[in-house]
Amino acid sequence: MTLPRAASIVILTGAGISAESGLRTFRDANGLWENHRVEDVATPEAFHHNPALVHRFYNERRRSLPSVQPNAAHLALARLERERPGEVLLVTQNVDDLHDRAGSRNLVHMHGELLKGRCLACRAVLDWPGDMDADSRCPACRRGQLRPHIVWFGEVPLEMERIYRALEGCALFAAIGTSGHVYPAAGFVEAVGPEARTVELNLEPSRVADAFQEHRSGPATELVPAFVAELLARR
Ligand code: BV8
Repeated sequence: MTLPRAASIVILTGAGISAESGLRTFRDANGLWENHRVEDVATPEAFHHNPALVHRFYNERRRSLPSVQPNAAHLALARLERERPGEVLLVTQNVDDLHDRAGSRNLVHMHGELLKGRCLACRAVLDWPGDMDADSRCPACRRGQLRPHIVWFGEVPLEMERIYRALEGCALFAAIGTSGHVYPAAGFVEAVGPEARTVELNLEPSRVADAFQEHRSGPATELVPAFVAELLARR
């Protein structure tokens, strides 16, 4: 696959890229957590009615991060960005920090980040590596209560304009480890220009597999390093 020098590459990742690092995907748990459907916990309504439950859901996942490491797929994507400076935009649906720790910088966490909090009063977005609860107070305005800096179902994902601009102009769109259940991310493959090549890398075909020109099946830690090596070998 030859890409013109100024080609731009947009990569979308989902929970599947972090699976081999030991973080459960949403499908693994059949979309369940403590017998709650994720869609029922990851919503503004759930936070309003039962903040303690929602804080527990995110505290548990935030606590698991220090014990997991980026895997070969995260590292390969960071290598691609390093060796093709300015050409790669990585859009992740994941709220873990594994792409960040792997070294990716041109990175959009479209569904937010576990290690950040948002003040309900002054709306500041802050680093928040520890547990959060109703007593947590905003260090910026010193009075506001905090919520996880997470995009819940029914909320608008972050940096959508930047993402759609990159999709329209890219020469290559690759989706890695995402089931294609959740929109608008699942619709990104339909937003690329007519010239773009589209590739899906996944253990199994996603719900939107038919919209991709090419499929590669297997675990991300095998597929992604090989895919990146192929991209870097060609000009
Ligand atoms: C929006 C943060 C408007 C939370 C997440 C009806 C009612 C209400 C809303 C809707 C509705 N119908 C549709 C909607 C829209 C809704 C939606 O899509 N709902 C779904 C359930 C139908 N979407 C929204 O509400 C979004 N907002 O629409 O706003 C708008 C839109 C555009 C412009 C303006 C306004 C907001 C959605 C964000 C929700 N927040 N995350 C949290 O994490 O706690 S989504 C959450 O679930 C994750 O972030 C992730 O994105 C998603 C799960 O998807 P995946 O990442 O794909 O993970 P999954 O487990 O599903 O799949 C794993 C894949 O990996 C599988 O394919 C598997 O085969 C593969 N895999 C596994 N192991 C490996 C592997 N692949 C490779 N190697 C391996 N080793």
